[in-house]
Amino acid sequence: MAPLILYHFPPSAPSRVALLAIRNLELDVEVKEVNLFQKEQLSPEFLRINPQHCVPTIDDNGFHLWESRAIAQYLVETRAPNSTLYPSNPAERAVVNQRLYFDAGTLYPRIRAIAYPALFLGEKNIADEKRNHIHDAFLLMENFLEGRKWFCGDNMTIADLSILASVSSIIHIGASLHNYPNMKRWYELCSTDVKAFKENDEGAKLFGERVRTLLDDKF
Ligand SMILES: N[C@@H](CCC(=O)N[C@@H](CS)C(=O)NCC(=O)O)C(=O)O
Repeated sequence: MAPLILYHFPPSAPSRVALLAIRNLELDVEVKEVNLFQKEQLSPEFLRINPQHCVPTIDDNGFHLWESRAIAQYLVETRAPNSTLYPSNPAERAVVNQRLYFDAGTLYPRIRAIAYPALFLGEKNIADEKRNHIHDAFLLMENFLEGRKWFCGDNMTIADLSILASVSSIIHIGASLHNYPNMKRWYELCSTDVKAFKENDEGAKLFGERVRTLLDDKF
């Protein structure tokens, strides 16, 4: 059987969600870099695989899938259906899904609202409102983590991996967890317990540094 292929760009937070899922499931993978800064996602070969031209995308023996969190869910379901990374109990799984949707629909778009205009539209400043939106999300996350080791309880799940990819990105833009003790504790736990924490961090650093050099403002 052909090996799993991940089309990946390290600075991209969604792409790192898929990478973290692969690494924490300890799967064999061939990583093919798609350099978004060089617009490689628009090549005819990649468009044939993913007409939405985004990373991450996987090729699982001819089956093509994109959307980072859908990829993480699919990989657990196909490779390790009993893994606590995505519990099968409906209520427990629903909480993981809630956190995944929180990341997809609230946290990550607020990071993108800062990064995209800097990277692609020549924006030099961060509006206070955008900074406040990040802090509002952090406050919600403090609450999610209250009395919990990980975002969904005692076990690391794909929700932690998804949120880690986002949080590391905004940290490298300049946000601090200083006023968020639960998140600070969780991030330290990730640094010891999440496989490929460093690999994710290196990508987040590339992303954050690029955004920071384009901004006159500090976070
Ligand atoms: N919701 C998607 C977002 C994917 C996405 O927007 N990827 C960006 C990089 S962060 C991309 O590939 N952009 C290139 C393009 O759309 O042409 C996911 O979670 O996978």
